[in-house]
Amino acid sequence: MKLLYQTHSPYARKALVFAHEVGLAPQIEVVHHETSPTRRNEQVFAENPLGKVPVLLRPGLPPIFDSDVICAYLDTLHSGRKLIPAEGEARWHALRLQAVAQGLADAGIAIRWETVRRPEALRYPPLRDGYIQKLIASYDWLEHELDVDSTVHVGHVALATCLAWLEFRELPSFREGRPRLATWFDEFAKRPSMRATPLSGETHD
Ligand SMILES: N[C@@H](CCC(=O)N[C@@H](CS)C(=O)NCC(=O)O)C(=O)O
Repeated sequence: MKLLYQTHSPYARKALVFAHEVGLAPQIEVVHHETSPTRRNEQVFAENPLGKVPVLLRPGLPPIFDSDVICAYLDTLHSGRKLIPAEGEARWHALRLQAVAQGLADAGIAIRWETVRRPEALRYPPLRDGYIQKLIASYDWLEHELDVDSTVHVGHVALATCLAWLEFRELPSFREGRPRLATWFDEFAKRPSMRATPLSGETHD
């Protein structure tokens, strides 16, 4: 399999960390692509009409995207403990955490458009501030709701990769006043899956 990837994408890293966690990384060739809605990448559009990474390419089968679906697919390919619980509250708990992590990454990207990516004259500070409120509210929610002691699931992978990216891009910090969240993240960041997938690079718009 091939993974259309980006070394500075929280979503792409989430899919790759998931692959490491379930032992499938050796079967995946990682192919870096730069993507931006202002710079069309034909090779990515050829596989995903949204023009976004990650995309998982499978021999003789249709491409799979987005990161949520790639993780769900990878979880069907191994015989170990599933990282997406099959049923019960555990399933909804893990998927809900994944949803918060996705929303955090989405909000972080939106903040970057309103601070560094969009030409200065086109930036809209109230929109930036609205997205910053989503980060702060989610950090506070996570400080209380995060299941720091349960076995690793897809929500944890999504959250750790998203928090690492928010820090990498120097977006508002999740650490101040949130010791549970910060301690959990620092521990998760030591996992081999995280160490094997460092963030690097700049966005090209
Ligand atoms: N919901 C998607 C989001 C993917 C995404 O936004 N990827 C970014 C890279 S961080 C991208 O390729 N953006 C290009 C664009 O927006 O055109 C996922 O979870 O995979």
